[in-house]
Amino acid sequence: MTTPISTAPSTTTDTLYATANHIVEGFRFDDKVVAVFPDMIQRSVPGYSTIIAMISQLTARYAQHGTHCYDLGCSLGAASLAMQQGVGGKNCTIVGVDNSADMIKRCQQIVDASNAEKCGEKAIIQLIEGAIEEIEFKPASVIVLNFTLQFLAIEKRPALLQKIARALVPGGVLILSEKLSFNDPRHHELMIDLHHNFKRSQGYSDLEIAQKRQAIENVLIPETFQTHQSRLAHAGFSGVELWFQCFNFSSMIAFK
Ligand code: GEK
Repeated sequence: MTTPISTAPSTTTDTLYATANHIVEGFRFDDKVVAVFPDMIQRSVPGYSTIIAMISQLTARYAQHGTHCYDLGCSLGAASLAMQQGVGGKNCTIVGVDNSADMIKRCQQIVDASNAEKCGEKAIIQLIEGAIEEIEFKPASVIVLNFTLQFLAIEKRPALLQKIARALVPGGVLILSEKLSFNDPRHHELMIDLHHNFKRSQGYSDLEIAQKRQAIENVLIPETFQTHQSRLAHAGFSGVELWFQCFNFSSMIAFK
């Protein structure tokens, strides 16, 4: 039997967009978002817990002894903790990186609490407050971008992916989860509508859905699977496949 992955406790319900705002400001990962983040991501991203659980399994399969494993845009560390469970006693160092000071502060508390639990050998989780496009990578076997690349300016994406490809040791993988757009406008609209229905089923009102959509509009820039695939090939990956998709939310695996 596998131990359940300890993720951040979901204690506060996300009501950030529940009342009408005259001006909907651009979305930021500040302390208000941190307070509701586990609930927000769980009720907004279909398949989020499945992806986190699979990150543990993929890490168990691809992590190599003595290498680093990175969680880029770690937020509250759900993927870092999943990777920690996946690497077991392989003597890997897990590095979580996020440029939101509020996220890193809360993430450190969650990681410290997990480290305090005594249950066998645990890989160390180091946290870095900083921009993912600026960090220096150590040789790595598993790198995770779980719904983070979509927040990076499009022109900065190729250089980061090239750096990631260079940092990966032979046999290493990038797990890239992203919200997707689609070339066929009919399919694009269908996926958006099904996602909004999912959010309604999770208790979000039409007002909350509309205001969040406005806040995220110029902040989260989705791209097509084909764009990701060709850019990853140019960055130096030998193969890219989709391993999860629910509506416009996906996760890809890119092989070094
Ligand atoms: C999870 N991976 O729970 N540098 C560093 N961090 C960044 C940058 C950047 N340039 N841009 C955005 N972030 C997590 C979920 S959330 C996705 C990831 C979402 C950070 C940002 O501060 C936030 O914490 C995270 O990326 C994106 O598995 O909320 O939809």
